[in-house]
Amino acid sequence: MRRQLVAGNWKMNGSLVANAALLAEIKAGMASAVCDVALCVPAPYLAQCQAELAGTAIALGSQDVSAHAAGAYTGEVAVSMLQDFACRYAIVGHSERRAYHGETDEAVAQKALRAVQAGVTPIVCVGETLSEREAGQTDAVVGRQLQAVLDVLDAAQVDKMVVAYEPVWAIGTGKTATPQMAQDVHLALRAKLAGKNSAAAAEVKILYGGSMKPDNAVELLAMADIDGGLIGGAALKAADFLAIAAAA
Ligand code: 3PY
Repeated sequence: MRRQLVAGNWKMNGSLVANAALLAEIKAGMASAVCDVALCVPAPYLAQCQAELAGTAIALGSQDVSAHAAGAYTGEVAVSMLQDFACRYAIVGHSERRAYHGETDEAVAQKALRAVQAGVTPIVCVGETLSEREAGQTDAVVGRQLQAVLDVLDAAQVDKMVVAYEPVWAIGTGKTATPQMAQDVHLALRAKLAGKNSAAAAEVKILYGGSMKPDNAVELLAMADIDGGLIGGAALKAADFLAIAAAA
């Protein structure tokens, strides 16, 4: 039985003052952990969030990780640095990084591998654009993105990752995939995982992301292969984030 995971993706939002207020509200409102909960925060706030979340069941995550261990890579953050702040998760391959930073499937795969090797769980994002969906290419696109990661992992490492299906057309647009549309893609992704390791495929959490909100979370999270959510805008409002976690 897979335990659901609700992970907030704060993106490039926050300040020391705003984070403290948001975390205080989340901590006060979080009922005893019914699902796994994580917050993926901007790198400069890892120390603050680690301190604020100490003693809670809320795990910490980053929004990216370097494919390199260390060295002359200006601006990048090494997985060892994330570990200094007890990060359990690292988002890799978010569509915003693929679109604005030119991250290729292969680059995303190397980041996922680096995280897995260090014992940090990558949340590997995959998703199709609107034109790809309209051209009937959804399964082919997300399958290709996931396969690139599977190609660099050993079969024994497959259950060391989380996958997030985030249709690009649903990110920051307010549009959401219907529960059945999302379920169909999640099922296809699980089949792809099974091609590498069938036992692990049954264990891997596949999250839905893309405008998940309190009013659609219950239906999405009820689907058989949707194991939680990667939450964008709604993660910046404590009441919304708590409502989604309660629905999981
Ligand atoms: C969104 O919900 O907008 C996201 O991109 C979550 O990662």
